[in-house]
Amino acid sequence: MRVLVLGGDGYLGWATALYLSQCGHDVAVADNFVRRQYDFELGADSLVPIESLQVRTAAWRELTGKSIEMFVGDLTDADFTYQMIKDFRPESVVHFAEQRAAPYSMIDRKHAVYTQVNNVVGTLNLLYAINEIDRDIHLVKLGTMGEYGTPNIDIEEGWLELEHKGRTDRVLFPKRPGSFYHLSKVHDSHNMEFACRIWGLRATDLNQGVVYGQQTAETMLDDRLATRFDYDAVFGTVLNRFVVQAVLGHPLTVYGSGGQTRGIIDIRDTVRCIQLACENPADPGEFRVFNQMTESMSVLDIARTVAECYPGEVTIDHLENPRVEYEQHYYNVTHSGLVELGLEPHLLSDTLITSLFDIAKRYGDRANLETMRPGVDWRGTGGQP
Ligand code: NAD
Ligand code: USQ
Repeated sequence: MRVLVLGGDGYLGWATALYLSQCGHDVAVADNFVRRQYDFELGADSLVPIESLQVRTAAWRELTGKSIEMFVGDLTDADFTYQMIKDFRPESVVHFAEQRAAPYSMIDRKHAVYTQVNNVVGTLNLLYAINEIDRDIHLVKLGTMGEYGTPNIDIEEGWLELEHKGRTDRVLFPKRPGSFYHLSKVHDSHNMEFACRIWGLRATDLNQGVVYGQQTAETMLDDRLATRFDYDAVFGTVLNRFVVQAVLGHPLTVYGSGGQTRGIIDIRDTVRCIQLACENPADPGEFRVFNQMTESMSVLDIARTVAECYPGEVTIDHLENPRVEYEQHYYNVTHSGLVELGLEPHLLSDTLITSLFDIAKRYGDRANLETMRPGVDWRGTGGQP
C-alpha cells in the first residue's frame, strides 16, 4: 500500500514511517520542520539528539534497502498539498502534521491563533485535495482523547446513541476539551465528519491518549534513526517528563493533587494502531473513530509508578496547577475498536520504564533544567514559557 505520512519528521510520524516501511508499505513523509522551529523559540530541545530528515531517510535506505520519499512543505499551503497528493498518489494518508502541545496553544492569543489556523486549515486543505484528486484515499487522522475532556458519563468511540424525548439518533459524542490545541482537534473532527457525510470521503479519526516511550524496533537499529524525546514543560508529555526528572534528581512535577486521569499508550502501540487503521480502511462515506489508548492512569499514579521503579531517591512535588482541569472526576473509556482489529497492547511495565531511565541517563547531560518548570498559565495571565 502507498502511505503518505504527514508530520513524518516528528516524534510519532518518524517512528510510524519506519514501521510502515518495515511492514512492506511504500512510504513517503512530509514535513515543514516547524517542530524544530518551536524548539528554537522555546530554548528547548529533544533529549535524544535527532538527525535531519535527509540523514534519517538515507540511513534507513543504507540499513534496509528501503526508500522513504520526502516532501518538504506546509499543509496550509494548498498548492503544496495538492501537488504532493498528485505526485505520490497515496492510498492512505496518515496525518500527524499539527501543532500538538496544549501549553503552546495557551501561551497567548498569537499562539492560540497560530495553532488553530495551522491545524484546521492544514486539515481542510487536505480534505479538499483528497476530494478533488482521489476520493478513494483513506485519511487516517490523529485526534486526541482530550477532545472529549472528562465528562461524567462513559466515553464512547466517537459516536453516541442518544434518546431524547422519545426519539433516538446517533450523534457525535459531545466534546468538552481543555485547551485551544485540543479544540483545534474538535474542529478537525467536525470538518472530517462533514467531508465524509457530504462528499463521501473515507476517514478514521484516532483519538489518541498521552503517548510514552521513545524507542521502537526500527528506531533502535541505529542512533541516526532515533526519534524525539521531549521533556520540557511545553512539549514533554507527562510520563516521559517524570522519567527524565527522576534521573536528573528533579522532583516529579505533579500539577495539583494529581487525581486527573488520562488514557495513555506506548509508542510501539501507536505505530501498530496506525498500521491496523491503514490496512483496514473505513468505508466510503464513513467517519470512523477509534479511541487509541490502552489503559487509564491518574497523574499521581504515573508519578508513583515512576518513583517506585527508579533505583534511587525520588521526590514528588505537587505544584499549583497551571491548567484549568478537573483533578477529581469520573473516567471510563471504551477502546475496543483497535483491539478488535488485532492490537495486542503493551501495558505500562517496569521494563519499559527502566529502558526509558537508561535513555535518560545516556543523554542526561543534554538536559536543560530551565525548561522543566511550567510557565504557561491557562488563566491567561500572560505567563511565559
Ligand atoms: P510532533 O510535533 O513531534 O510532530 C508533528 C510534526 O508535524 C512536526 O514534525 C511538525 O514539524 C509537523 N507539522 C506541523 N504543522 C505542519 C504543517 N502545517 N505542515 C507540515 N508539517 C507540519 O508531534 P507528535 O507528538 O509526533 O504528534 C503527532 C500527532 O499525534 C499530532 O497531531 C498530535 O496531536 C497527535 N497526538 C500526539 C500525542 C502525544 O502524546 N505525542 C498524543 C495524542 C495525539
Ligand atoms: N501534567 C502534570 N505534570 C507535568 C505534566 C503534565 O501533572 O509535568 C498533567 C497535566 O496537567 C495533564 C496531564 O498531566 O493533566 C497530561 O498532560 P500532558 O502534557 O502529558 O498531555 P496533554 O497536554 O494532554 O497533551 C499530550 C500531547 C497532545 C495529545 C494529548 C493526548 O502533547 O498532543 O493530544 O497528550 S490527551 O491528553 O489524551 O488529550
